Amino acid sequence: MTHFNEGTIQFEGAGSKNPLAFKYYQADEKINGKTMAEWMRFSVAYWHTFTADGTDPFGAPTMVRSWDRFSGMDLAKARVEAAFEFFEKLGVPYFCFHDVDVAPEGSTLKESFKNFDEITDMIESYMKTSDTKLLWNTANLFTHPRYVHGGATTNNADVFAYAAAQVKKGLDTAKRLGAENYVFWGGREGYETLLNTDMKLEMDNMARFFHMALDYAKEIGYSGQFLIEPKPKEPTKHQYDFDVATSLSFLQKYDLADHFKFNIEANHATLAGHTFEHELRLARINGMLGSVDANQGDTLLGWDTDEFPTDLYAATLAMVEIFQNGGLGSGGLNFDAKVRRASFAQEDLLEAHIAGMDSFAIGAKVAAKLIEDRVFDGVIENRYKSFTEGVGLDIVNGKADLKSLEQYALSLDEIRNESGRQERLKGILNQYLLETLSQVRV
Ligand code: XLS
Ligand code: NI
Ligand code: NI
Repeated sequence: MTHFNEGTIQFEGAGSKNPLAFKYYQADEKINGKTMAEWMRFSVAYWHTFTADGTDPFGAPTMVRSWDRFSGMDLAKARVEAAFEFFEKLGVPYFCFHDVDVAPEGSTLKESFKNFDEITDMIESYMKTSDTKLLWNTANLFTHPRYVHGGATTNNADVFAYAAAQVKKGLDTAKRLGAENYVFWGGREGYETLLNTDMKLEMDNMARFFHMALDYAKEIGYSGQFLIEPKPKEPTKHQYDFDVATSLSFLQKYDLADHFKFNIEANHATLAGHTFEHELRLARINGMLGSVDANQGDTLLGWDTDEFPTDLYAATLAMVEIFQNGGLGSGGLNFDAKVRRASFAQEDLLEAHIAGMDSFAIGAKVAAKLIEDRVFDGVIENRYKSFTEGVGLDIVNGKADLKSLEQYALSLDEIRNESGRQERLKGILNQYLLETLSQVRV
């Protein structure tokens, strides 16, 4: 059956009034030396697009979906059918899923595996004739009541074992479907209160869990990139993968840093009190920028609203980091984003993805120009030039010590600082954005 009436989404250019056309994203347009498709590697999140129903803590499901008339395994199959139709219409190269998004859990682990394998068979056969590949999959270790105290950081060893079994199956599936990455997002890997929490054991166990996953991947010859997706809180009060800095020190302490990179989610960055570009930058300068969950939050709401990314400043600054990183390697821009509860029509799904892809396309165009003109690079280079000569160069080369610096400081008669020129730079950023927009083909 057909789930979406609309034809394939085409690029119509900035002047188009067609809501079901790309205005800025043109897959094969070259930018900064590669095509947009190669740089951006967009991905659809299965859970938000095919599984979510619009439920929120105050309200019932609202989404109207062509697959809703089915239930159980038939529903799971209809979703796969709809998903591949959607990927093709949108021309999106990747998708991502949790085990429980694609297949219903059974009453036993054995039954859950059976359901999951059956749907994996179906996905595998669709992938044979589709251009859409699997960016990453993951195991959902947070929804089911068994994970009430966590998965890898539970107090209950039986639950730890169950979680391990789910990850083992996830890795087998990743290998089978050629997933380019495998993600860990620790939704319940944290605590509600320290009063009942053995933090040290929980963190040690989380590291043991990751090592087991690495060992098993090696054993089966799965070579996808492992990713940690930091988030500070929600659903738990404190999550151990709080942000890039916290997770990096965890990975380093437990001898895991060589095997992981980060999947940076915009809305998780802001929940942690950082900007999206801060998290991207910190991951990048540490060689740990793996992939991106491209969404945006709402500064007036304190939770992970997972909106489709339409903020052009954020997209621009994100693309600057991605370009400076030389791209995302095996990662991509995964829309971990959901249409609002009131956007319940099925075509909203296409329109939302188009808005997100177009926003990143604009961001990429602006970022490419900023990089080409060395706007920020030039400023930064100039701002730190004192470290390229004299005493600064000695500091950087390890040739200075407190005594030599004291001598030098005593000989100084005046210290002169220069303005940081922040407002000028923000004005220039505006100019580049507007200039780029005025130049795009209408
Ligand atoms: C939730 C997370 C989740 C991960 C995958 O906040 O973003 O969706 O991306 O488990
Ligand atoms: Ni995410
Ligand atoms: Ni999230």
